[in-house]
Amino acid sequence: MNLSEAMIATLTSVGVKYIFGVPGGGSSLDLIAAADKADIPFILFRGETSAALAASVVAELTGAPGVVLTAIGPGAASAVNGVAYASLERAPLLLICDAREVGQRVPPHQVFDLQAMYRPIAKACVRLTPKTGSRQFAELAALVQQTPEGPALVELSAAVASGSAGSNSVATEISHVDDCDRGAAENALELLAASKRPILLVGLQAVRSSGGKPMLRLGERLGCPIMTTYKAKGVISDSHPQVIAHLTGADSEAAAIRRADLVLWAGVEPVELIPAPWQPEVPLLALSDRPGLQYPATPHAELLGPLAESIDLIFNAGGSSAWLIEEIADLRDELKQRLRLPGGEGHTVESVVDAVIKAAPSDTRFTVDAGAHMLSVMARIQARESLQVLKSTGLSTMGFALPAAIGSALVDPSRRVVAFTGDGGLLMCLAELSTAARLGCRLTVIVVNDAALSLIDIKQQRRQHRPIGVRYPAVDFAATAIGQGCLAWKVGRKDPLETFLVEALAHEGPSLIDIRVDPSPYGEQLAALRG
Ligand SMILES: Cc1ncc(C[n+]2csc(CCOP(=O)(O)OP(=O)(O)O)c2C)c(N)n1
Ligand SMILES: [Mg+2]
Repeated sequence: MNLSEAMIATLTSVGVKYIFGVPGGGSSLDLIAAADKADIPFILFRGETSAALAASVVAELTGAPGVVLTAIGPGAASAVNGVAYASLERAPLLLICDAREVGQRVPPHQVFDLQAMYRPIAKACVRLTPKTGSRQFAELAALVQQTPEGPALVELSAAVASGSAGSNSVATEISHVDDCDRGAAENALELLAASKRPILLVGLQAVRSSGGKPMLRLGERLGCPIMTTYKAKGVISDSHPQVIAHLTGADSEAAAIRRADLVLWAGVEPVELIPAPWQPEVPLLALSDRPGLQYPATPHAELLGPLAESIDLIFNAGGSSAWLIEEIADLRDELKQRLRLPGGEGHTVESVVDAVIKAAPSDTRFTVDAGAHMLSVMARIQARESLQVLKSTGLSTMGFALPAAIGSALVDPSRRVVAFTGDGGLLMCLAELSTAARLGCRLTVIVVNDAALSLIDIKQQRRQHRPIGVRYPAVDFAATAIGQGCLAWKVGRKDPLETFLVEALAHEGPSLIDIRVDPSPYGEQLAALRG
C-alpha cells in the first residue's frame, strides 16, 4: 500500500464520504486515484475557498472530517478563507496541499512558507514524511475532531504520496476537557438556587453534543426565556413559546437580558457574537465543553465538560421560575418588532423570505449569506431542528450560502435546500453554480439583488461619506445561471414571484431566482437593532 492509499483508508475509517477541491499536478493526483479505488468521489469546485466551505459544511452535517485537496502555492493560499471558517466555527477539516520534494534543487517557483500562513488558523500544520506519514495523517484525522474541532494543514509531496505507507498504528487518544471541579459545581448550584429569573443562552457547542434535548429539558424546567445564537438556531425550535429571539450581541438584546437575574451561558462561543460591549450587568453562569473561552464578562461560575453532563449536574437546582409566560411572549414581540423592516417599495427581503417559506417544503434546509439581507432572513425562518439553517457566524463570511447549499445537497440529496444570498456574496462564488449544475444538486438560490454591498453602504452613509465602492450596475444573475446550466428567472421589484418559486422548488437540479429588492429600509432596521 502506498501512502495515499493508506491516507484514503484512514479517511474511510473515520466516515469521510467526499473529497473536495481543485487538484494540483502533484500528490493531489495520487490521492484522487486512491480515493477513486475506494469509491470516495472527488468533487471538483471552481475555487478552493468554496471547496473548503463546502467540505466544512459537510463535516458539520455528518460529524466526519471535511477534506479539501489543493495544488501547491496559489491553490493552497486560495483556500484560506474556507479554512478560517473551519477554525472559527469549529468544523473538523483536513486541508491537503501539494508540496515540493524536500531538498529538490529547482527554483522555488510557487513556494512560500505555507505553514507560517496557516499556523494562526490551523490546529496543526504538518508535512508528511515517508516513514511516518501514514501515522501522522491518522493522528491529524483524530486531532481535527477533538474538542474544539477545527482545521489542520497537511503538506504532501508527490514522491511521498506514492511511496510506501509505513505503519499507521497509532494510539489516537481523544482528549476530553477536565471534569468540572467541585467548587465550580457548588457555585453553579448556589447561583441557580438564588435565581428567580434566569435566561438561557444557547450556542454552537450545543449543536455538537447531544446538547439539544437536554437543553430543551433544562429550558422548560427553568421556565425562562431562551435565546439561541445563529449557529444554534433550531437546537430548541424557534416556535417554542420560550424562545424569544437570536442572541447576536446586538444592543437591542441587552434590554431583554437585563430583565433576568442570571445568565445561563450554555455553550455559546464568544466568537459568535458581534464585537460590541456586553451590556447586561447580570451574573453569568457558564457551561462550556472546553476551557479558555474569552467571555464578554467574567463568569461567576464555569462548568467545564460535555454540556449534557453539566446540565444533568444543575438540572434540579433552583426553585420555581418567577417568569410569566405572557412576559416572555412580550419580550419576543418586542424584539420581533425591532427587526421589522420599516416599509420599502415592491419586493423587500421580508416579502421575499415570506414567499419562499410559504412555497418551500417544511423540511427545507436553508443556507444564508452575510449582508444586510441576512438579518430578516434569519429572523423570519422558523427552524425546527439544529442545522436546518446554516450560516457563517464566527467568521461571517460572504460567499458561503451557495457552497454550503452544494454541501447540503450532496449529504442529503432528497432534502430541498434554499440558499439566500446577497448579490455581492454570490458574485464571490458565482462559478460554483456550474458545480451545482454538474452535480445535479437539488438546490434553489434566491438572490436578494440590490446592486449594492448594502451592509457596508449603510455604514458609509452613516459616516456621511460619498457612496464609493459599494454600488454597481445590477448583474443579470439569471442569464449567468442559465449559462452555467441552471434553471433561472429574473424578477423585477414589482413583478410577481410565486409562480417562479413553485417551478424553481420543483426542479430536479439547481435553480436560481434573481429578485430585485428595495434596500432603502435596511439602515433604519440596523439602527433599531444595533444602535
Ligand atoms: C469575504 C467577505 N468579504 C467582506 C465582508 C464584509 N461584508 C460584510 S456584508 C458585506 C456586503 C454584502 O453585500 P451583499 O452580498 O450584496 O448583501 P447585502 O448587504 O447587499 O444584503 C461585506 C462587504 C465579509 N463579511 N466577507
Ligand atoms: Mg447586495
